[in-house]
This record gives sequence, C-alpha cells and structure tokens, in this order.
Amino acid sequence: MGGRWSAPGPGTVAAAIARFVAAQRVERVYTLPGSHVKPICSELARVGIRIVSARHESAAVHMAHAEADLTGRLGVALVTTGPGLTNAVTGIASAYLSRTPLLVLSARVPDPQAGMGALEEVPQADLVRPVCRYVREVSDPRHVLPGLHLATTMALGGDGPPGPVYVDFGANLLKLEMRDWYRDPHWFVPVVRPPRLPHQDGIALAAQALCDSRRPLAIGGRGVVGAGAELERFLVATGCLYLDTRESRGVLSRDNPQSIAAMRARAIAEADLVITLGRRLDFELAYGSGAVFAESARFVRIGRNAEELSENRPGDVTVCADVGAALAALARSGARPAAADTAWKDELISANAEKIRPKTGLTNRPLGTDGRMHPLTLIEAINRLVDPETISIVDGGDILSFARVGLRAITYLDLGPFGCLGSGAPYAVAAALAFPSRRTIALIGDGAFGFSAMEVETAVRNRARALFVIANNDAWNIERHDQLTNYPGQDLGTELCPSRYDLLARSLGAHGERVERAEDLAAALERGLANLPAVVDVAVTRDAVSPDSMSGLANVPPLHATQSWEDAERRMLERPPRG
Ligand SMILES: Cc1ncc(C[n+]2csc(CCOP(=O)(O)OP(=O)(O)O)c2C)c(N)n1
Ligand SMILES: [Mg+2]
Repeated sequence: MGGRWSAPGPGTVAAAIARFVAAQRVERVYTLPGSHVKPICSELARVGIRIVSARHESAAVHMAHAEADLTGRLGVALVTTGPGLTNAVTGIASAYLSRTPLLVLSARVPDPQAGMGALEEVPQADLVRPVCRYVREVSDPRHVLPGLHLATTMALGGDGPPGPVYVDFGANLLKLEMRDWYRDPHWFVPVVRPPRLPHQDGIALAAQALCDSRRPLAIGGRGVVGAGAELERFLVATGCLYLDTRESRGVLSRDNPQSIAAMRARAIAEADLVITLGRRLDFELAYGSGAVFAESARFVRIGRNAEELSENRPGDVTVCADVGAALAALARSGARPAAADTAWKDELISANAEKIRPKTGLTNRPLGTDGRMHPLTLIEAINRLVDPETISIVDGGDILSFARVGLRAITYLDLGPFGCLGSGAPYAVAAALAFPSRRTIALIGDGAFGFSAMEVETAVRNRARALFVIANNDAWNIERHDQLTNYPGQDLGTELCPSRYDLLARSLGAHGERVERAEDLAAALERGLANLPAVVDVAVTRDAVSPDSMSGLANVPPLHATQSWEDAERRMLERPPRG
C-alpha cells in the first residue's frame, strides 16, 4: 500500500461501509471533506448516496439529525479526524438529548501512528462517549460490518433509548481488502429494531387504572412517532385527553379535539391518571413532580426503556413495550373510565379551542419604542404561508418562545432539549433536501443565525430550497432581558451590532431582503418563496417580553425549569410533614 494513495476498490473496508449505509436506505450523508475520511466519502458516492457537504461539522450533524427526525430513518454524518470530530460534538450531544437515531462515522489517525503525536490525534472515542448510545473503534476488517450493525441497532433504540452512535476506523484500515468478510449478504439489509410486545398482565393493570380514573390524561413522547393511527384509536376508545410534547409534535392532528396543548398547565395539575407514552419525565414535564402534577395522580408509564418507564417518577403501572402495540392492546381491552368527569373534560376541550382560535389583530400589535414590529406580527405573517405540508423550524431565544405560542406549525423542529442555538439553519437545509416539494420555513433569531449562517451557502450549492426568516433585534435578546431584570446596570455581551443578514445572504448567492415595516412583510416573504433559497431579514423590536422570559425559563430557577413550577415545589417542600 506504499506510495501515493489510490481510490479504494470495490472490495475494501471503505466500500463495505458504504454498502452497509446504503442498505439502511440512507439517501444523503452529511459531511465536510477531510483526507482521513475521503475513502469512505468516495465509496458512499459510488453506491449512489448523495454527499451533502456543510460548512461546519456541527451543522453536518444537525442536518443528519433533521433528516432522521423528519424521515423516521437513520441519519448519517461523516466527520473527519481531530477538529472534524471535536466540532461535531455539539451536534452529537443535541441528538443525544433529543433521542434521535444517528450514525456518526469518522476515521482515527492510522493505527501504526497512534500515540506517536500524529497529525490531528485526539482521543476521539473518549470525547464522544458520554453523549453517544454506543461507541466502537474498529481496528480489524473482520469487525467492520458487525460493528456497524451493532451500532445501528443501538442507534435505533434496540437496547435502550434511540440516539447517536459513533463508529471510527483507523485511517490505515479503509483501503484494505475485506476478503471473505465482505461477501456475506446478511450484513447488507436494513437493521430493524426488535419489536417489544406488551405483556398481557401489564395491559390488564393499565386497563384497570384507566377504568378507575375520572380524569385520564395521556402525554406523547418519541414513542408515539410512527404510531399515530394507534394513538388516535386509543383516544377514541378511552376518551383520554392528550398532550403532545416537542418529541411527538405532528403525530396527532392539532385539530383532534382531545388534544389540548394550550391547556397544559391545568391538565397536568388536575388529571388523576397520567399515561406517559414513550416519554421521559424531564424538565419539560416538571420531572413528574407531585407539586406540579396532582399529588394523588397515578402514573401509567408505557415505553421501551428504563428512561421512559421510571425516570424521576416510576409508574404505578409500567408497560415495557412499543407504544403503538401497547396502545392497540389498551384500545382493544375496551377500558375507559367507569365514572368519567365529563364536565372537566368538556371544559378543557372548549377552553383549549378558545385559546387556539386564530386571533385577529396580531398585526396591529404596537411597535416597540425602537419603532420596530412585534415578533408576533412576524409570526402571524409566517402563519399565512404555513400549509399542512409545511416544515417549520425555529431557533433562537425570545423568538422561539413567541413561536411556541403563536406559530401554527404541524411538522416542526426546534433547537430541542439541548437548547442548541445554531441548529435551525442546518435543519432547514436538510429538510429542504429531504422534502423538495414541501415548503421549508425556518424562523431564526439573529444571534442563533450567526452560529451557522454559512449554511446558506450550503443551501445555495445544494439547491436546498429553504426560506430563512431572521427575527433581527440586534441582540441575544432573551439574555438581555434577563440581564436587565436580574443584573441591573450591567451590559455584558448581550447587544449585537446592527447587521444585515439579507446582504450576507446575497454575498453567498441566495436571495436576500430586509423588511422594516409590517406592511412590507407579506410581499417580501412571497418573493423569498419564489426565489429559494432566500433570507428575509426582519427588524423586530427588542421591547416585547417573551413568555419564557416571564415564566423564568431564561433565568433558570434551581429546582425546576419555570418559576411557577419552582414556586409550587418550594410550597410543597415547606409544608409540614403530614401525620
Ligand atoms: C450554543 C448556545 N449558546 C448560548 C446559548 C444561550 N442562549 C439561549 S437563548 C440566547 C439568545 C438567542 O438570541 P437570538 O437568537 O438573537 O434570539 P432572541 O432572544 O434575540 O429572540 C442565548 C445566547 C444557547 N442556548 N446555545
Ligand atoms: Mg436576537
């Protein structure tokens, strides 16, 4: 193998990796060039996989993340040795918290140089281990396919929560011949997550809990993804109210009357039975705290792994199973509350309908003292462009908070439980590539956009027809509000220079427009949609105080994510012990 390196042949390790990836029905691999991984990249292209090259490895991983979340298939990123891998860590960590199935591939320094001070040498596996479901360092051609197979099974959630897995190869390995280890066709089929069927005793106990309840509430998580039909039948059969969460958004139509997203606080405070569906009880659900959920509420926890079954608050009943299978079994059981509190249920349904009724007059919200439009004015203009097929993406601080209450989105991605600013632009690129016939609209704060604005060039180069709308308030505004409120008299880095992201976009070859007045918005957004990829840079006021600023999410109370939950927890802790 001495002398100049030649392209790898069809029976090499690199070729086997590519064939394995193609067998998983992966259509695009997100990457950024690097010599160490070039043999893999070359073979991926040879088997017909589209190579999408980003401008930062973290963005490449975010793209694979969006691809996985939107298509339901494995997302794949290929990052190069050393800084390629360290740059990717943020994206990997975000997928880890989102429980998104990703295969991250890389190459290490050649094994014969390991430990000798080789170019770009860092302990790659150690760097990613805490944020991966599985890590495998392959150093022998015999282990290439078993390693990839096991890693992919783990990524899909075969033996725990789904999430990112990492496999790297000594760079010296990639052009070696695979010999007979390559021939066995059973490696080149899609890896499937082994099904987990519910035990009938668990279903019987859950059914009994439902019959005994008066105010049952189901909460969706990643477990309901792909089980929309079963969920709908379950809700009809049992009459449960339903809350979706970030992980399950879009699975059930928001028009389903039993879905009461806008009444979340009251529903969780008053339900007497809470059924979690493949969902962690994490910060978004008050860690299942008895101060926020009714203290006497019973919990039925349905899911495939310990995180979903017992984290923070073990179920009074646990059903270890695929959520779809468990929901189907429960619907078949005929269980429903024997003495349902129908007044409670009807009240929540009608209060929810009233809250989500499209309001007129958002566009008339007063301008800020800076003369700029309110963020909800911008969101209302975007709502007019959102059709049932639109993929909506949000990234930022205040603007994300306003979007959570105002944006009418069905297919939706945001910066996720990792709170990872900078993921929005890459998500939009991947969404537009995966679904070219659907509209992709990303609403991004000016600060958040700065992390990955160069991905507009990736969009131009790859003809990713996304619309990037920048909510530009010249600030890390949610942080600015927190600082003004809690650290008065200080200005520590929360102001940004007035910047023109439309001009930046134009310099990268995209369509760019700046909008200062609400009356110009609709036409500018339409022109953007007609000239994708496009950046519409919208001046919004920094005066508007977002719901997250008000609820305390921005200043992080010690016990809970929001101030009202924090207060409830403190009241509970301060109560004298009973008895
Ligand atoms: C990578 C990263 N760095 C820092 C933060 C902390 N942070 C959360 S929101 C926010 C401000 C976001 O500003 P912008 O995107 O302009 O949105 P705005 O609040 O102005 O609407 C910051 C810095 C984070 N979540 N992620
Ligand atoms: Mg901002």
